[in-house]
Amino acid sequence: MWQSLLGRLRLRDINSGVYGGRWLDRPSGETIESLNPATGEVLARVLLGGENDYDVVAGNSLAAFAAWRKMPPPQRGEIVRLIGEQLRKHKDDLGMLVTLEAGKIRSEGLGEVQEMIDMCDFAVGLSRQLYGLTIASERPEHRLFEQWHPLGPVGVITAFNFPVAVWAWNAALALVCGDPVIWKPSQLTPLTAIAVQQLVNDILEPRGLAGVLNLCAADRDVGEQMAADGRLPLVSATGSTAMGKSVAKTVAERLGRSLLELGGNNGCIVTESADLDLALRAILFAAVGTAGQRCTTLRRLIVHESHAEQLVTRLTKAYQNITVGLPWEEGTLLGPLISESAVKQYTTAITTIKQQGGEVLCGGKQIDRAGYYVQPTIVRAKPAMEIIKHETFAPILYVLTYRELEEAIALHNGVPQGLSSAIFTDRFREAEQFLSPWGSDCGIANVNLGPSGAEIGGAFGGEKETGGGREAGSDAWKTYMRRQTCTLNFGKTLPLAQGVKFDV
Ligand code: UN1
Repeated sequence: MWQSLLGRLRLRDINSGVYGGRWLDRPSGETIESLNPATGEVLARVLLGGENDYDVVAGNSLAAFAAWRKMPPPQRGEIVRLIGEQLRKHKDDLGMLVTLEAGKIRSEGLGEVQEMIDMCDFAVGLSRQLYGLTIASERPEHRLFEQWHPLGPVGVITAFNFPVAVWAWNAALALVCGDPVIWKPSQLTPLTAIAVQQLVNDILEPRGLAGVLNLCAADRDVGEQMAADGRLPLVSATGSTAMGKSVAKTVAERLGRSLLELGGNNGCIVTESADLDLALRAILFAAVGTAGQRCTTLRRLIVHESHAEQLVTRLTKAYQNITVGLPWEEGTLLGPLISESAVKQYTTAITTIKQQGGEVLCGGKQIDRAGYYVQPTIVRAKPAMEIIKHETFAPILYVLTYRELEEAIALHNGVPQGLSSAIFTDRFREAEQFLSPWGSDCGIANVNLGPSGAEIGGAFGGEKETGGGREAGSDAWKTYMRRQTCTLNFGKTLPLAQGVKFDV
């Protein structure tokens, strides 16, 4: 049924998952199956790369770097513009492939490709704005300035839940900054990565730029090899906190740079003055959207006690009206989880929740149908429950109540993660307090909208166990470049800084 789509995206029954300037015919890793999580059916097979294959790719990307860093940034931007155009042309097909392989509903699949396109547009503009400062020198006839240079090949490890957008966050910036990319996609979503690689090859290969963007679908061992590889000055990794800690440690060991975007455990405070209609809509999208598998998913709802009952009643009702179904069907709001093991994690979490004294208000069960479906779930929780400090990648929403805003903020910040946050309030003072230095401790803080669904352009990332990285906007490009501070003497004397004298 999907054969024509796969064909249009140049995917076959068996695909090489490794590209390093050319497709490697027989990479030496395992052969894996990419499954459609909505049905459990096999979409296609992918040959993973082994350690040797990775080595070839890394060597090639280093060679590509030598030429790419010489191209002026606005010309690199032109290449990124063409990649953006290419994605525009194939948005519909690629969006559908995201739906098929990651289980996202149609509009979210398309949204994901749009996020890639937006990222390309952003990077094109940036390619003429890689500004360095000129600084006032204390020495006469001296000029002091800084400039930004390309860094080298960037390793990009991405997760299944944004199988292509997060690559684009990194790749679009890396490219205009002058860095080649080696992409290690999630083993759960290798086909979207192969399709993207084919699309960008159409732009790169005819221009003699093959190897600027590379792919190495591989297992965890190769991920570790990347982290340890001194040829990659930067490794950008998105995924679990456990994975990020391991990558960070290995990269730090060789004093490399890592950019981490790890677990979230996002909260939303609904105050006494909140517009409940607005809050309700936002909560639904943030807690149930992408089947609760965004790192920005709303997991903890902290409601003023005056609204708790009403909001919970309305939410439970709304949850029962959520259309669960095949993600490509019109009207579906909740598609499958990514895998059987994700379902297991969900059911284990439900058991733990009950053991720890949580009350399941709605949902709580696996759905009996093909594919990996679970019911969207609301839990009345207590602050002391250990599980609310953990990120379970599923649509489980914990509801907590509070009386004073300080208490709500303390509850909100009382988890190890610090990605995204939100408050619903019509009071200026509450909003400002939430955004103040003693308010939300997250990398992202929103007022009167939910914690998920950020647009590109702003820096994306979070604090604490989220890893501290910032991607996709603002001055995140600086992570992909090396800064050089330069002093030029255009005089005939040699004044020393700090007034030091050293005359012979
Ligand atoms: C992620 O889940 O890894 O803000 C990224 C959002 C999306 C990105 C999520 N733009 O929800």
